[in-house]
Amino acid sequence: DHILSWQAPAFHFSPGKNWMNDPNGPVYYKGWYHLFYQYSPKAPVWGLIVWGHAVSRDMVHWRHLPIAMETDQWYDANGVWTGSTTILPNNELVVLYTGLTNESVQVQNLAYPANPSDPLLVNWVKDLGNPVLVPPKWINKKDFRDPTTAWLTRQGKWRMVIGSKVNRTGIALLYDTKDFKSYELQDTSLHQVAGTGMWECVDFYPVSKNESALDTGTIGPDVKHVLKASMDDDRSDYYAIGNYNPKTGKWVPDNPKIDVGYGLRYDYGTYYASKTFYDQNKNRRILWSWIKETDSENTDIKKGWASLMAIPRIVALDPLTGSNLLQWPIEELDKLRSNLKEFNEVKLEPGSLVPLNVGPTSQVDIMVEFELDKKVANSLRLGSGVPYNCAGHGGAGVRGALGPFGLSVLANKNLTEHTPTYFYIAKGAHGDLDTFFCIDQSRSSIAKDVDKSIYGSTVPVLKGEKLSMRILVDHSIVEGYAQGGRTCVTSRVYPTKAINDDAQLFLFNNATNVTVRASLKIWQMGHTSNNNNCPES
Ligand code: DQQ
Repeated sequence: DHILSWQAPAFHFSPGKNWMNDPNGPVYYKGWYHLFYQYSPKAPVWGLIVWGHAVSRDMVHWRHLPIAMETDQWYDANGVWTGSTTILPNNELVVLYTGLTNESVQVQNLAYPANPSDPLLVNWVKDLGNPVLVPPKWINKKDFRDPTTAWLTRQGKWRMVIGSKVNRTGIALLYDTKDFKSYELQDTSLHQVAGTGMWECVDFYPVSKNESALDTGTIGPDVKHVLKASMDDDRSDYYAIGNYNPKTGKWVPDNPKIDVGYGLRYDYGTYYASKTFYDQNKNRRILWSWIKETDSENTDIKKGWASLMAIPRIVALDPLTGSNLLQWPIEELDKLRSNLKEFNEVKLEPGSLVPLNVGPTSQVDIMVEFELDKKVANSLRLGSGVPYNCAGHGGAGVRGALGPFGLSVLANKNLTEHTPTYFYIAKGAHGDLDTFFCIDQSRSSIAKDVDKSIYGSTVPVLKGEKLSMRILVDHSIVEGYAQGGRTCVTSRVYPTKAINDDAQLFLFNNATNVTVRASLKIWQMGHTSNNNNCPES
């Protein structure tokens, strides 16, 4: 089993043992960042779920704490499921979470810290009035879960959202409460989209071009609202940007063609059940997300653990486009960087492959910029074939006029294993050029029982911008951020040869018609201790 030990992350959060899924109730409280998570403490597979708990000063180094909430009541006997924290005006915390009752009905429960003066919030109390909210008659008892953080309305009530579905229509239900104990369902839903199925882990928050972050509940003339739903059907986190009317309780997408479930995603790889919180410590909104394993359950059982959290990301409205979010690793991560290696304007002619001799690269942070001759690009008469997409065009090995070009990570010397992370420029629907950002897992491992799909999507590139990507490599996870985080792709890859000291980097240009120049910064990344300590129970 030492063969598998390399897969453990060095700087991504994991409970170290057994199974984890959704992030829960993230909050900054009395100098500590708290992360709770869906935890199956007995096996590295999903099962009877409790709330795991860890604390950090910087969201990089973690200290594992005892399980915060167990399945010890009739109203959560079958699972302490996903929920959120709300900070009250007097700085008290309340948590709302979904309990799966002894009859497997989904109900909402209230909990709070047993000792608010303990900054580590080790002990939690469940309210005697639980469950505080049960599914309305017209909602299926098994489709009513994952309450959001609540916010104070002008009417002096708290408002929160719960995800559900009605037939095939995904829906965000709106509730008002004065005391978190009794709730009024609002007549109209916040939003609903036909054909999208169950909405899990709904998130709803304000963003603005003028502010780097806003606390939940902020409204105002320049404030937009992001609505996110985790789509149970295709296990992906979709968002849309729109306008929220606090009077009607309705949210309307800016562009109805890219409504929730049909347009933008936080990440085009493996990224699910995410949740944001407003970090009042540094005035920013932080996005947490569950990154599952994409190997076999058998392998997870051998490893003894399953799942990671993505590196926490700052999430904000893209001030330049106004039509997408930007996501970027928190700056605290930079503290783990060392041993910078730089390359300037490495020339990549069509068909070239250039090894980068920087030592072992199973644990690195990479920033790359690509420049290509725009005149050449624009003068090409590209055929009007099938419109490009990452998944449908054979991956990094299939050559086009203007791509793919990029960086192969977790590559062994003779490239029997490698994971290309790349751009591909293709003619779009309107005759102009579209840029795609992709990660190709098809040759990532010689193992057979792992996911080998090709992930990715388009990325907006504005006039005069160079193409850029940041790639975080951490043994069995690759997180890619294109154009400052306009498009993100996360994948889990399981090389068997391209590991530890044998993991190398290669620049490549598989375009047939354009020369590309690449400039890179590559840092070794440190280990964060405690990742492999299992939670104390
Ligand atoms: N995971 C939780 C649910 C949620 C789902 C159960 C999303 O509350 O809907 O572990 O991954």
